[in-house]
Amino acid sequence: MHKAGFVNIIGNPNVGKSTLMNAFIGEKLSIITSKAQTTRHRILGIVNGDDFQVVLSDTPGIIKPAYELQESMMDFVKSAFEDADVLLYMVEIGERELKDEAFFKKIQSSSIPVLLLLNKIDKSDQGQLEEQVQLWAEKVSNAEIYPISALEGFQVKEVFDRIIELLPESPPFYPKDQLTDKPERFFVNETIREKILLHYKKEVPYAVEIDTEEFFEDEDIIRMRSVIMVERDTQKGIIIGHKGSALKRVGIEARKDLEKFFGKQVHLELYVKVNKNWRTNQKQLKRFGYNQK
Ligand SMILES: Nc1nc2c(ncn2[C@@H]2O[C@H](COP(=O)(O)OP(=O)(O)OP(=O)(O)O)[C@@H](O)[C@H]2O)c(=O)[nH]1
Ligand SMILES: [Mg+2]
Repeated sequence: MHKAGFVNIIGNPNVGKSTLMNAFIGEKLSIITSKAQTTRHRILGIVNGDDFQVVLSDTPGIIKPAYELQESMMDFVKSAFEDADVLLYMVEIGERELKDEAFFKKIQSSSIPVLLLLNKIDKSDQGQLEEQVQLWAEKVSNAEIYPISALEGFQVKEVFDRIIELLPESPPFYPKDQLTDKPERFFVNETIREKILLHYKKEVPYAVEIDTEEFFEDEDIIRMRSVIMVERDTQKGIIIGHKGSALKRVGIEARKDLEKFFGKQVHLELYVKVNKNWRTNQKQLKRFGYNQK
């Protein structure tokens, strides 16, 4: 017998969805930062066994969209409701509600199995933990509750074993050696964006999109050229920094990560370009893989 299905991780921003996805996969597929809205796409991560295939989806944190990019991010979340065989609804310790009522109702009335993952319990004590388990058991009575720490790997295996039990009987959906649905360039873009989220303040990272124009694999080196797109001239200056120092740091750190990811030497060329208001421009969003409609 072979089991396979879609297991989709949803929840508020910053609760640890991507950290869990990477823990299941055992590789850094999704970028992780302490800032909200780190993940902008639906990213598949596939875990294969002899008699199972778990197709995980990491999704953007649920927010009330304020502009077109965020609307498209929420469309990815909606799609994750539609094809799930198992829903992983993640909350973090101390959290008391899912901000979007409509999404929350969908979870409460879901006819498919819901595992409610109470994450970051490494930051809590026994009393708080018990109180929170009780709270969520009342709020989402259709869910099975698992207190976990995605960061420390606590209870991650137990959740995975339960997922396997819940999966329907099915042939695999993807070739058994496939790890994700995204192309190599996507991971280049994301690695660079992670460094930008880490090093720049306020609105700047949210106005940034990356486009890898060249990805050329030679025998012993991969040559990449990526554009960092911003919305305004002032942001361009901030990204580059004094004598180019800020941009240089992004380049060095991204290259190191990419060499690890691809297991090969990397040459990464970065430049910065203004693309006015790309976040609200449907055509531009489509070009960057957001607007799927
Ligand atoms: N203490 C603790 N921190 C965690 C845990 N899991 C994740 N984090 C931290 O929480 C922050 C957010 O983690 P992400 O995995 O990026 O969260 P996310 O839900 O994917 O966030 P968005 O993509 O922005 O919606 C990071 O700083 C993580 O290191 C955990 O189990 N314990
Ligand atoms: Mg994420």
